[in-house]
Amino acid sequence: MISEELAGKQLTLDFREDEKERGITIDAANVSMIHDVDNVKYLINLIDTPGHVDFGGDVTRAMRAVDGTIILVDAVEGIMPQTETVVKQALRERVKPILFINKVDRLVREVKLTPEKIQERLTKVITEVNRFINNIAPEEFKGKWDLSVQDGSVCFGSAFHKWALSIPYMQKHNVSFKDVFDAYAKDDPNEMSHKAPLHKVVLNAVVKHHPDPKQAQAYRIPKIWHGDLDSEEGQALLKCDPNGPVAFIVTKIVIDKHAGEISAGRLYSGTVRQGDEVDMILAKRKVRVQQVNIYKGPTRMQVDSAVAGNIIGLVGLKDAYAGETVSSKVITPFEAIKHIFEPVVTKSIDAKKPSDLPKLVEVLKQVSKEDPSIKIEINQETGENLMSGMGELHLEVIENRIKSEKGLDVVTSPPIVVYRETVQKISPEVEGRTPNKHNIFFIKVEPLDEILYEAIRSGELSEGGIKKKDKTLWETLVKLGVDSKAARQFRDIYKGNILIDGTRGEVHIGEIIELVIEAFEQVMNEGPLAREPCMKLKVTLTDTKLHEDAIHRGPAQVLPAVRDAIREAMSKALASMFEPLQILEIDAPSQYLGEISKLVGNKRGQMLEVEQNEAYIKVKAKLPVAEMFGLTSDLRSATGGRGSHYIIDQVFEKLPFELQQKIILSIRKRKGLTENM
Ligand SMILES: Nc1nc2c(ncn2[C@@H]2O[C@H](COP(=O)(O)OP(=O)(O)OP(=O)(O)O)[C@@H](O)[C@H]2O)c(=O)[nH]1
Ligand SMILES: [Mg+2]
Repeated sequence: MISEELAGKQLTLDFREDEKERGITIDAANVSMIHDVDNVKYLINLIDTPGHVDFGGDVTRAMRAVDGTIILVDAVEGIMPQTETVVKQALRERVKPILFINKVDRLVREVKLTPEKIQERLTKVITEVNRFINNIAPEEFKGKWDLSVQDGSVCFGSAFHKWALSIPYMQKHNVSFKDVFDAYAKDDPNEMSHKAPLHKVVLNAVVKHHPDPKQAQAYRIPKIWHGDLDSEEGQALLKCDPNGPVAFIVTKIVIDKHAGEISAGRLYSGTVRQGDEVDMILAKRKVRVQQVNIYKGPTRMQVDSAVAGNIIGLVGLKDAYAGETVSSKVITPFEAIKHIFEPVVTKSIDAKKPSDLPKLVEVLKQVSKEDPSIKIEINQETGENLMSGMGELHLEVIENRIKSEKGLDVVTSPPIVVYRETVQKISPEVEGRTPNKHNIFFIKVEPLDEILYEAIRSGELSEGGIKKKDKTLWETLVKLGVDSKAARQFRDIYKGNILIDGTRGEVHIGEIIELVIEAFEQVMNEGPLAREPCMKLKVTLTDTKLHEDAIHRGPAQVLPAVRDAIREAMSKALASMFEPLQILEIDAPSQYLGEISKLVGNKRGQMLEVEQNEAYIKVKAKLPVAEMFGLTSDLRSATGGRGSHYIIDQVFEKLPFELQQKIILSIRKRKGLTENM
């Protein structure tokens, strides 16, 4: 469709105004194209994803749609912290990498390396990428997904001058490194783009080394779909069968001026046709597909139908969210798409004109739909609207889009940190009585085992309500050291917290457990100390005394009783505040080590590691998010503009004792809560 033009034009996929202005990719963009290898035509669905960590949520979602990825590494700068983050995202979804080492023109012209030195440099990058892949690859792929120059799974070249090389291509077309040097010596890089056009070399590697959807789904489906693999839909998914039931996952919502909401995503099985009636599984709704689209970057092409294995855009999935499963029958939904980092930077947002308030609510809903990494909290009581994102840049971009694209004048507060509430010891059993005094719930709260918490964080334990006989979950829990009887008592996994039903022989439990789960989730969203979200809690319903008659144990009775009991149990278990911290890599010339260490110290941070190579240092440091605002400019002035920082990881740790009370009071004040809890 557009392979030749696309390869030539810059920024075909960075088509939004702010992307052009800032010179970065913000939104993942799709394009489908045909590529010809030895007179066989291959259809390739490509997604261009952003590199900046603030927009990493889009990368995670894109990984659900593709089967293979091209890791891009800058030949001059080498592997960056973001490289590791995106590779991690890909491997977690069993997406197979190949490698493209870019900007080789700079090695030749600016750094002026000899051919041998260039080779050395490339080898070093490849070795590092391989080491990293093998460290984190799923068990069954360790050693099997190694990248090598020999087989062409590694290509290198210059996107700027539109050429690339790989060993298979060099052998077949008789091109060598000498041609590169000759071309640049003559100052005619165009020559290389004719001899070895980038799109041809790279897409050849894609065809050869990335799996086709049939191969990929055979090993990906058991990881991303937890239904019965022997069922009709299970078999169709494993085989990517165009004749099976429709199974589509939405990975991105795009609001289009003409078509309205378009749900872009991957069709894993079946054939979807315009006019089909389909089920939105999570929303529990039937809708009609109004349009089937394939993507060409900024433009779309309407088609009558599309078959399994493709990335397409559907119109008509009313109010869909990224992560929704769409099918022609009611099937188990795909596993939730979970991002590596949580949004930790929050601002309150208000309409400049009070009369715009209804529009603000509408726009915020739209924003969180288009970018699920943005969390919106609209509090009717306090009137405080909070918008959380992955970083300051992320929020800045969204705020600008609200103003320019949605035409709404808004004001935002300085960044607010969202803390977590948790407990430090096991509570006694606490009684929660319903307002009518007819029912009692006995609740116990304690810190969640580190192993289980980490398993939730890594996605090994999926969040969400738990089905009745969820054998896969039981097996995972047993593997994590939970005994098999206890595993059967897990009722809910929510935002890093777990609800256990420890009651025995309670005949009415099935009638009230949904309400207990609802109350549990409410408290996990708003803890007792400052109504901040909770983390790392194990909440157990140990016993109940229930009224015989269901009429006396409705939501108005059960919800407050369970909520109060959980909150009281938390207070008795030494409830305390945790704060978000980020582990950063700071890169700068060596002479600034002193300044950097001072900066980290001043921000309540901790130096973890210093690595020195040649004239540069790489510092690993841990800093509280609360102290990080303005870090970019502070670092700039501390290093004469030569330092940069990247996020590597995000953790929560206990807020220092002397700050606990102060922070709790200031949050309560901001939220308009009474000072005493
Ligand atoms: N010298 C040289 N510069 C390049 C080459 N490829 C890209 N650049 C420059 O590098 C900068 C970033 O290029 P982009 O294509 O936006 O990079 P990207 O990886 O898509 O960036 P994000 O999507 O924002 O993460 C631009 O200024 C490009 O002109 C290359 O092969 N050689
Ligand atoms: Mg880009």
